[in-house]
Amino acid sequence: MKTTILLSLFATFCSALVQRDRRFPDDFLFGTATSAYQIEGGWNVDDKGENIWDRMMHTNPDAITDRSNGDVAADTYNNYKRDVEMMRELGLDAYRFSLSWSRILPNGLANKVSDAGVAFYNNYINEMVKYNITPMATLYHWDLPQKLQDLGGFASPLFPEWFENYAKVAFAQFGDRVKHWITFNEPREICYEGYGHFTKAPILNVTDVGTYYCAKHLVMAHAKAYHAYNDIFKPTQGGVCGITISVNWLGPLTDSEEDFFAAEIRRQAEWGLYAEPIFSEKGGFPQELSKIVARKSAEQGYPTSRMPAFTEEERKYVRGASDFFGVNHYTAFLISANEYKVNWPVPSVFADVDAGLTMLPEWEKAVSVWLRRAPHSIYKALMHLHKKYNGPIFYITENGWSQIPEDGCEDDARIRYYRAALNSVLDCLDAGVDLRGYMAWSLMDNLEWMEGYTERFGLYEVDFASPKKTRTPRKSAFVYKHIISTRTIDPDYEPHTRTMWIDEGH
Ligand code: GBH
Repeated sequence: MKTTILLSLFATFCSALVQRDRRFPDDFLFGTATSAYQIEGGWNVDDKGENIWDRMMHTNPDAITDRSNGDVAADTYNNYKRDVEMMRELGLDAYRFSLSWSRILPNGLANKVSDAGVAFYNNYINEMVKYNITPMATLYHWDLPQKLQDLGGFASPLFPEWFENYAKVAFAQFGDRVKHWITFNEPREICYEGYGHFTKAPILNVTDVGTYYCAKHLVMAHAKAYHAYNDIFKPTQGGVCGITISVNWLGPLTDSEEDFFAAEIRRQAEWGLYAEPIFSEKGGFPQELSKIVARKSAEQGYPTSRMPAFTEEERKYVRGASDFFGVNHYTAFLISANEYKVNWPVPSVFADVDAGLTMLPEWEKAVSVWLRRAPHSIYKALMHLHKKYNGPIFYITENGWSQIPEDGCEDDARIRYYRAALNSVLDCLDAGVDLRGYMAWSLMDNLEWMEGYTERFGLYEVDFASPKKTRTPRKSAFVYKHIISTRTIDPDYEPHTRTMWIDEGH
């Protein structure tokens, strides 16, 4: 009995030692992430144009859990210096934020560039650069100019041209300081949730073709922006341009062949649609899923497949068009060929996939219904991508945990989540995955889309009722700061203070 206790104590001691021994490389970029609509506010200042979230939240407030909107949000438009101060408090190497298309181009098209919009981002970026914080800019985090939506948005074959022109303006204005570019945040959420379903603006819910049309045009738009950067800007600016795709781990529920196949098809539908054309050797949409959709489309009386094809020329143009693979990762699901199925509308992407999904009860739950702390999920997802796509450069561009506002600043569940996630990151590094950085979602509480302000992801709490949108560090902020400065994860570190300070010399 005694020996067992001693042995298990010894084992805990050793694993703590091993954990403490493992270091993140000095040049590994630790950061946090946010997006424009979720934090900025200033929705109609100066000549800013209306975007699809402004429109939806103003005209359809019932779609939002607390009937809130992003008109003011965390008011970063007026508080950007405080944001950068928080980055300095945390000792961040990098900060990922997004540019609001309609703030820079009020008309959506590139005929007129807003001086006020450009000035705002110049100030924000200059403040980061002044303190040695590497800016990582996302061109599109879901806030399409409303006018372009009226013209069809991502369903229009003209979309790639609109996006390329916007991207060129951003590269020209900010590329002397921004060396890390991300074209799109989460194509799946843009295309499936916005066009194929009703969980994001513009809630089109065109289930049969919405996701697939959007996927084709989004991928082409990404490639156009990438090539523009590569040909025109990279030679003098010397940065990198990639895309961020949400990749949760989707594994088979059982060892059966059926479940393995179901998981593969589900992965193809969730992120393969966007990753395969860019990162696979062959290019084009995922093969098995393409075949299924073509067959079902024919049975359903469509004259051609609901999933458009790439021409030979397009396939070559898109394949390899990315300097890195940005991964937003939060959780895991287990996929079953026969169980946990729901009645998807027919035809639709998930009726095409025809599989069920579940999570395990022992995985700790966050407040967001889709989010649980699933063991080793980062390692599983990244190893899968690493092998499948021949070892690309990765950045984890989002990873985080939600709680209810009432939980305040004592966020031990978030700390458990971040420590587990970062241990999984170290496992990836040990296994030879070329992972260059990690951005925690999020620097601070912000507008959680359809959930309004009811779900909080921040390392800093934001008091949305206060005039200044006061930001206060949570316990997790101190833990993250300690991990960044020591480059190790100390499982026993307990922060003593509630006051953040800025390290000299950062
Ligand atoms: C990210 O998406 C976003 O990039 C970011 O803006 C957001 O704030 C953050 O995560 C936290 O949510 O309601 O069950 O239909 C994460 C991926 C996938 C999360 C879809 C929400 C809705 C599922 N998202 N999901 S459900």
